[in-house]
Amino acid sequence: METGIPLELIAAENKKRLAALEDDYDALTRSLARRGIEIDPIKQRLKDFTVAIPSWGVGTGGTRFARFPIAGEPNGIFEKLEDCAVIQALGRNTPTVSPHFPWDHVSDPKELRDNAKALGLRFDAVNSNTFQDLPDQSRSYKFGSLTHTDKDVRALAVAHNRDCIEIGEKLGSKAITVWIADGSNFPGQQNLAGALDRYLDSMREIYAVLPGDWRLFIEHKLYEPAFYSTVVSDWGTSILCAQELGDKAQCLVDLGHHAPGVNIEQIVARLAQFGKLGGFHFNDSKYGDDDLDSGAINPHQLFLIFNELVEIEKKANGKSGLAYMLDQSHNVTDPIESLLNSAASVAAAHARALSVDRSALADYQKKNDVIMAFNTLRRAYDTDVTPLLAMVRYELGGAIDPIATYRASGWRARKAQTRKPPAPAAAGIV
Ligand code: LRH
Ligand code: MN
Repeated sequence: METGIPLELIAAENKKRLAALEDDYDALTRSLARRGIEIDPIKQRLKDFTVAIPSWGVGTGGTRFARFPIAGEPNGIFEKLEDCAVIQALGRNTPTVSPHFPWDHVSDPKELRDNAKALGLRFDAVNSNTFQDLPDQSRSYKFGSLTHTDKDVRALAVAHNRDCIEIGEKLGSKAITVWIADGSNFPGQQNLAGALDRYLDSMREIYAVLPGDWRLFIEHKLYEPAFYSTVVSDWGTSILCAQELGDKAQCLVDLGHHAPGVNIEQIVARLAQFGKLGGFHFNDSKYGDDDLDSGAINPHQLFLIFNELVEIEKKANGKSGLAYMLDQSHNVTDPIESLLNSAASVAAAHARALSVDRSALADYQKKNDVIMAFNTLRRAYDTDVTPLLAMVRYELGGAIDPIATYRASGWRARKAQTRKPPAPAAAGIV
């Protein structure tokens, strides 16, 4: 089991870049100070900030049209953890992995936990899957799972979620994310209210077995794979269900699960205001649930979301306990490079939001000085925080330039020699 990237290589690559970094960092320190912003507290917050890697994002992703696997990509959760350790060794802000079952099924969860520990990794929220049928499954989820009209199918889906919680306990997770594909493709196909009643009944059975210190995350999604109605389609349905289920139930916001143009940062503020914001699946999109790299299409939206999160964390004295996770599909890039970039983009949005002059902003908002309020926020967004992120990585033992150091390591080429070639990719249409 190879543990990440040799520290000597990281040190050698950093040595080439340190002088320039220190110069840029000092310049940023001075420019922030001129705006009355101290850099050290921000640096400390960024050192404490982490975002979880989705186990399903470490292999190449695809669409219903095709998937193009790459040589040296991981087969199975143990090789995926090796790649997660590489991302953590270089970026230093992704120490946890969010697993998905049955995709990451193992016979001995304790062995998996120990393996992760040996790689310096822990497990974040587990994800259940009742949107696909297993080969030998007794009943199909074709017409739904937790909301299916057949009580035996619902029982199967409830049992699967309970199994995920059991495995998660052995892995040290403290939450389960429940996203269901349930919905309809035709008007009249489903009784819309009845489907939600069945959903709540099933979720109560899952909630009932949640360990005391666990949380249940409800993940809403506007559409896909259902294209007429989706049972848990928006934040309104999600918060009503979370309130109905109890304190341990909260809402998870996947950035790609909203109609184009929706103000997601306001949804974040609302969910937090009512104590029901539990966590995030960060990614980016231009049209639908494109699962593109976080910050790749709309970095300003990610900044505005973190602008709300900084306020939320302030109110919670930094103890909001929010679960920050990525959820992406890497169809044309090396997943390790996309995940390094994405974890850095999320940290960049956070760093910019932490450099907002909040007292000035509040003052301009109170006085309805629209332009100065906007400019105060935009000033922070226009801040080049690259030296700050690199200094945080450097001081935590990571790489000043993660992509360059990853490429210098030859990791993927080496894995292409040792790992089983990826199975020919199946796609969804034919
Ligand atoms: C649904 C979703 C959900 C996961 C899946 C991989 O679109 O966002 O979070 O279970 O992607
Ligand atoms: Mn998601």
